[in-house]
Amino acid sequence: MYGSDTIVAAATPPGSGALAILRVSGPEALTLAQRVFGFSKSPEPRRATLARYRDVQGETVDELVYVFYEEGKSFTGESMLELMPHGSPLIVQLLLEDMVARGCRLADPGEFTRRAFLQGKLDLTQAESIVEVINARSRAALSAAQRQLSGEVGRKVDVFVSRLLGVSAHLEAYIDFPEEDLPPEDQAGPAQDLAALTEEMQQLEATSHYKQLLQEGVRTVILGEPNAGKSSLLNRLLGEDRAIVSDLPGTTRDYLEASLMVGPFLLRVIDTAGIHETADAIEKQGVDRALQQVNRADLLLLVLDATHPVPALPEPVQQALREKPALVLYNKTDLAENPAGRFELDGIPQLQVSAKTGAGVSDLLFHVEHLLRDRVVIPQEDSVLVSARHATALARARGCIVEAREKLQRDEPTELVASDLRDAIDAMGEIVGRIDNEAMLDTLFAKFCIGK
Ligand SMILES: Nc1nc2c(ncn2[C@@H]2O[C@H](COP(=O)(O)OP(=O)(O)OP(=O)(O)O)[C@@H](O)[C@H]2O)c(=O)[nH]1
Ligand SMILES: [Mg+2]
Repeated sequence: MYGSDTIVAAATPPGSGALAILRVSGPEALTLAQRVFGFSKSPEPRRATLARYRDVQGETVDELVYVFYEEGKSFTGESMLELMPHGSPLIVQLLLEDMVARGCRLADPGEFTRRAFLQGKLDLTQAESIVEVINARSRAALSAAQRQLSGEVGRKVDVFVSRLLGVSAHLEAYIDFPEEDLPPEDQAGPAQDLAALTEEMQQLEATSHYKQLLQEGVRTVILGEPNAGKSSLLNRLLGEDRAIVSDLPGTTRDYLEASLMVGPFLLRVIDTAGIHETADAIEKQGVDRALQQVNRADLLLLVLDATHPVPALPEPVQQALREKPALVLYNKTDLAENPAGRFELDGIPQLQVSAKTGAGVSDLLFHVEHLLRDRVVIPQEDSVLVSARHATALARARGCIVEAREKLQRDEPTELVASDLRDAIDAMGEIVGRIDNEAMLDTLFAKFCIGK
């Protein structure tokens, strides 16, 4: 049973530091504070207090600052104690051992957040966002996670649910009071409401793509003919010699990935093998892999050698360049002031760079950031982003609503329509956690670290 025992864990990572933080949550937190600090009355809630922690033998473990939180007014909703000893692994271990000796249990990963969720302090989307806040690797990802932490996704889903309940209530009136002679043409209203709802849900589902871009990084593929300077450009962007560069065409055979921050965005930059016709079996595989990367890309950087005429590119590559955000880069402009040819494709910004001297690279980064702001990440400032888990549940709910609408249109019994709508509400309940599904909660909270 959750909440019946008192749990304890270090909330800071293992190792030495100025301070460490330990968290205690559960019914015994208050008694524990009284025993270890040796006072009889209740500590003043939410006040940082300096005290000596004495273990069961009465020996001082450390002089530390603690904060006590009353039941109902803490992160978990239970009474809680936070201890801030010196950041020594030994002190942390001695404190944990002493609290276990006094009847506390070491917490499982995510157990504090799980308790907060079970006590109704957070909905599931907020609980999940804590992991995202901690793991965010870019400013943009952090902002999205923090907005989820504030409960935006939950509120949006609540609005959907209440609109569905409205339609359900309307329909169920027909089931419960058939003899009341409700006007039959009222079926059109609910059908319209459902259509509007499915459209909005679909829009929300689509935002999971942006969320993935923020969490995993924008897949930025560097492509082009052999020897154009793709690997040199990657090295220049990273500021280190990551990829092998040589004057022989076909140097890069497999693709290579590296992370790069551009403004508030995290990029996963992928250097690929030069795309061309080849008889060499290994090189051919490299080219195939490059083409696969082009298909999976969120952003394309086409590198051309400014000293050569522009090569012919395979049709799938041209299509990708038309469809995805892309930049054309004429490289080696230290050798040729004006590119020897122009790549004909409307609407793609064309820039001159030199991987060798670094000329044009800051302009390139400026354009990348601009493109991402405009076309790749977060279409509007106020849009709510959902995770893959939320998108799956939304899609399931939407499927049930589409089903319900079709039944309405076919004039099928209202009971069947109402039952589909209930399924839709259940599916949406999974997003915020208004369901009883232990197995799902187990997998979800297992992603947390201990002490969260
Ligand atoms: N002068 C000059 N040389 C460059 C520039 N960029 C790359 N090179 C040279 O061009 C040659 C090829 O560079 P790479 O970076 O290996 O080219 P790549 O496109 O990765 O080639 P593959 O992996 O074979 O497809 C090397 O000799 C580089 O030193 C540049 O901006 N200016
Ligand atoms: Mg290369």
